[in-house]
Amino acid sequence: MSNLKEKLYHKIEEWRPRTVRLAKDYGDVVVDKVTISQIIGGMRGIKSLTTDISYLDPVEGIRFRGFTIPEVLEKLPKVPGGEMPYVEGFFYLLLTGEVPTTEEVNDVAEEFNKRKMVPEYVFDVLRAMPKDSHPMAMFSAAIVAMQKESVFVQKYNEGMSKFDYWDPTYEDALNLLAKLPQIAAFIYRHKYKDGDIIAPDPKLDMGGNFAHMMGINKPYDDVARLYFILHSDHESGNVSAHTGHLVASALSDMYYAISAMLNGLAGPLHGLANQEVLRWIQGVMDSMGGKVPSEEEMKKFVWDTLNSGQVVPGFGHAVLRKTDPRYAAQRDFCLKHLPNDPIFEYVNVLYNVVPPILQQHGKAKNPWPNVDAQSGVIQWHYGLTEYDYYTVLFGVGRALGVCANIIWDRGLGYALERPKSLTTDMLEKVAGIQE
Ligand code: CMX
Repeated sequence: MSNLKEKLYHKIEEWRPRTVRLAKDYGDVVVDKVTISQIIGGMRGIKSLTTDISYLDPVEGIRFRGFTIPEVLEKLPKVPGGEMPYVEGFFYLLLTGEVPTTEEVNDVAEEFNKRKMVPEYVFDVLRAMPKDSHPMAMFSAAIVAMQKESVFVQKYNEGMSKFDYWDPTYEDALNLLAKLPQIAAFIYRHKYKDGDIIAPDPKLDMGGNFAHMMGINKPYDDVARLYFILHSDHESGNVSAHTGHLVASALSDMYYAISAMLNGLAGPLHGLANQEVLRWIQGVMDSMGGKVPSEEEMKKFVWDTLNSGQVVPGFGHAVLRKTDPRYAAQRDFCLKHLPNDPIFEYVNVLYNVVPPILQQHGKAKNPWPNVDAQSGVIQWHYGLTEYDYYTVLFGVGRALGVCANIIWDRGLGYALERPKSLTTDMLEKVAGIQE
């Protein structure tokens, strides 16, 4: 058993009695009430999920295992010669709640390295898809194509105690995560670079190897590490994390769950917003002939978007009520590495202009920028201008968090998810509209 798996085993064994006790001895304690507007409004804010991997405070933003983003970036072991931590070390933190030593990070990197060979049939599946398929559809298809590799399915079919479910789930998670950078880079080079594929370099860490296979020079390796870490988890209720958890709750294996997670991420109200931001900014740039608009000019573009019934991409959030710290972390990177980038200047003008307009517009509960408002700027700067690819980067990151969650779901024996539906008639009766 690897060191990480051994540690996880003990953590799960220690934690499980807490969950069992809550369900058994305190199962009837009321946590929340549910209103009709929450039922009609997408279950917004109903406290009905449990996770210990991350917590999203509406004002402070995300904490991963209790650590803020600046703390994560500061405390985790860094890749030599780079500014950013190892993604492998971050995954260790998500799984165990502990900051790893360099040796522990190296162990995880070695685990990934052993498992990273992508079966050739995955590339055949991708080559067989129409060239104009969306990269997210390709990413999802590649992952579900590997479902037959699931160790969980094999062990389940052999007969396994439910206390052991987490073990083959862990195996599936590591086998899958180790392959994602190469699959993602393959999709990029196949679709946009005439199939000129770059082979992985076994000496590199996950972020470094991804940058290498994308064919983009330093400091893009640090960009990749930062992206994967920032996008990894945002507690359990967002569409991608919740989809992964929901599908896995039926004991569907990790390949089904992560493929489904990506399908949820691919919506324009969720992960696709990073592509939408760039598309929107490009529209503004085209109509300005490339010149950075003044704040007055930008205000007009924003109002035109709102008045045509569209959302301003990259702004607003279902939970957050302040500027997203993931936006702030990327902004810090831009200020250091690309302060004079024209798109960064656009995004800065938007930062000044959009929140007061959304407040005046009076609908969005959160007028501040989210993670997606800044993501595309950095990618564009380093030559990744094919913006319909951006959500794939989000997907590689989000898989880290969702895999960690699903392993723990199985470890703690979380149940099949099954909320209850009511009819409109029933709701009207509850509202007192009908007898
Ligand atoms: N521009 C215009 N209108 C907005 C808005 C924005 N950026 N954000 C919210 N609104 C509107 C909503 O569409 C909604 O209008 P209706 O009442 O007509 O339906 C109203 O304000 C209230 O919405 P809310 O409660 O503030 O926000 P929701 O929880 O319903 O939705 C989100 C959250 C992110 C989908 C929404 O803010 C949005 O559409 N933002 C733009 C798309 C985006 O950036 N998505 C990425 C989010 C981060 C991620 O998941 O990747």
